[in-house]
Amino acid sequence: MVTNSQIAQMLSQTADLLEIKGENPFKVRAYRNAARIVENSSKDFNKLVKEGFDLTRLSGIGKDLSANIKEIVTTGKFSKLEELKKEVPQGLVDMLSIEGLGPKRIKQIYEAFHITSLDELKKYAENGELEKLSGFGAKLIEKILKGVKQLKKAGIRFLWAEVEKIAEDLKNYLLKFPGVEIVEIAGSYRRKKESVGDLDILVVAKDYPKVSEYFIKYPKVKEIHSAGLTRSTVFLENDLQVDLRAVSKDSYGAALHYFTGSKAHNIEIRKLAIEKGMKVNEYGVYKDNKKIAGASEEEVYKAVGLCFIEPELRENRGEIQACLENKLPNLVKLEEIKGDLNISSELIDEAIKKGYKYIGVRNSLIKRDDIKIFSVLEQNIKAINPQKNYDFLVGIVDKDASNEMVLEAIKKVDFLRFFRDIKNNIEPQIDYDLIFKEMAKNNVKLEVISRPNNLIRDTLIKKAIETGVKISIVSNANKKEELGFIKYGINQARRGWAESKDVINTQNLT
Ligand code: DGT
Ligand code: CA
Ligand code: CA
Repeated sequence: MVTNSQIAQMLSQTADLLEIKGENPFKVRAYRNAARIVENSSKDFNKLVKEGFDLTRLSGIGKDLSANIKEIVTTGKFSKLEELKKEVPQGLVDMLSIEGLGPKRIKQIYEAFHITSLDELKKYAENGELEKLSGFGAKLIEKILKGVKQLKKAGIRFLWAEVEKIAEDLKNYLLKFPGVEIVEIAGSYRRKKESVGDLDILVVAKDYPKVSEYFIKYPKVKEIHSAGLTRSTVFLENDLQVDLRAVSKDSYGAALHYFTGSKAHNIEIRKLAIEKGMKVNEYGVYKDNKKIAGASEEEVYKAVGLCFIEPELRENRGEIQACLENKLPNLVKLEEIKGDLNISSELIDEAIKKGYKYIGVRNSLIKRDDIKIFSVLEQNIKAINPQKNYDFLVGIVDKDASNEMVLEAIKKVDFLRFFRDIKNNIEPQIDYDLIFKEMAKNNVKLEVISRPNNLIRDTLIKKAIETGVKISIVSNANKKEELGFIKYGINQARRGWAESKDVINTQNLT
C-alpha cells in the first residue's frame, strides 16, 4: 500500500528532476502542486483510486496527473520518475538533499561545470570556482561543503566486523604512546551494533595535543579533518571516520557513558536524573551543583539509582525499567558456547581443536568416535523434503517467503533461519509475532547465523526469546577462519537480551 506522503514524495522528486533537466516550468510547477495537494489531503488517495473516484474532480489534478497517481497507487512505482532517474546522474540527485541546493542551483552548477558527483562538487567549492557563480556566496559554499560531508558520511556504514581489526589496532597504537593511561572505543562500536557509522575514541593522557599529533600520524589515516586541543577527527583509508577526544580522569566514567550512547538511552538517563533533582552530562553527575559521580560508569549509574547496564543493552528498549525491577538479563557469553551446530564437514578437526563438545555438520551423515556429531540438513522452506537419518532439519526462509509458507514449514523443521543481507537491506517481509508464536508452540528453534552481513536483527532475537523461542548461535563456517564468526552471533544475541538458558548450544546436547 502506498501512503499519501509516498505518492507526494514521488511527484515532488519528479518535479525536482524535471527542473534539473531544465524542462518546461509549468510542467514542473504542476507536479509540485500535485505533490502538495496529495500530501495535505485528508483523504486517502490509495482508497480514492481503489473506489474508482475521478481524481480530475480535485482542483490542480488534470488528466495526466490523475493517470500518474493511479499508476503509483496500483503498481507502487512511477515509470516517469524511473525514466528520469536514469537520465539524471545520481550525483545530481544526491545534491538535492544538501541544504541550500535546490534544483535551480544544481542546474546552474551543472551547466557551468558539467559536474555530476559529490566529489567534484566538493572540489569546485574548495577551489573557488563555485563562488564565481551568481548567487553563490561564502555562506552558501560553506553550507554546501558541510552538506557534502554529511551526505558522504550518512551513506557509508561499516559492518561491526569490518572495523573490528582496525579499531583494535588503532587502540593498541594509541596505548603505546607515553603518558597515555586509558584508551576506550565508545559509541556504537562499544554497543556491538551490527553496523557502525564512525568510531568514537576516548583517551585519558597527560598531554593531549601530543597524543593528537601522534594520532593523526597513524599510518592508515588518509585525511585529517581537524586536530584541536581536546578533539581530533580523521578519515582512514577505508573512509571510516574516527573521532578522538581527550577526557580527564575524574570524568572518564561520565564521558564513557555519554559517548557510548545510544543517544536514546542517554536521554532516558538524563530524564531519570532530573526527576531526582540531579544533572548528568559528559563530565559527571551533579546534585545541588556539586559533582557526585564521574570517574567510573558504575559510579554514574549508581548515582542516578541504577545498576550497571551492559553497553549492548543501551538502546532504550526497556533496559532502564528492567534494571529498576531487577530483571536485567544475565547476557550469554562466548565462553559458554559448547558447540557449533552448523559447520562444513571439512572443519571437524578444527572444531575439535576449539574444544567444542559437539558439532552440527551440514549436509553430511559423517559420524566419529572422538566427538558427537549431529547431521544437519538445510532446505529452503519452498521445498521441504525431510530425509531419514538426519538429526536436524533447518528451514531457510528467503527474502520473498510468505507467512503461509513459513507457517507450513514450522510443522516440519527443527530450526528456521531467516535470510538477511544487511548491506543491501534485504530481508523477508513477514509477520514475526505470528511466526515466533508458532515456533514456540512447535518447539522450532531460531538459527542465528553469525556471518557479519547476515545477522538477524537484534530486535527480532529479543522478540523471539520473549515469545519463548530458543536460539542456536552458529558460525555456518565453510572455511577455518569462519569458525570464529560465532562471536558476532554472540554480540547480536546479547543485543537481543539472550541469556545462556535461551541458547541451546550453551547446553549439554546428546
Ligand atoms: P553511529 O556512529 O552512527 O554508529 O552511532 P553512535 O551511537 O556511535 O553515534 P555517534 O557517533 O553520533 O555519537 C556517539 C555517542 O555520543 C552517541 O551514541 C551518544 C552520544 N551523543 C552524540 N550526540 C548526542 C546528542 O545530541 N545527545 C546525546 N545525549 N548524546 C549524544
Ligand atoms: Ca559512532
Ligand atoms: Ca561520532
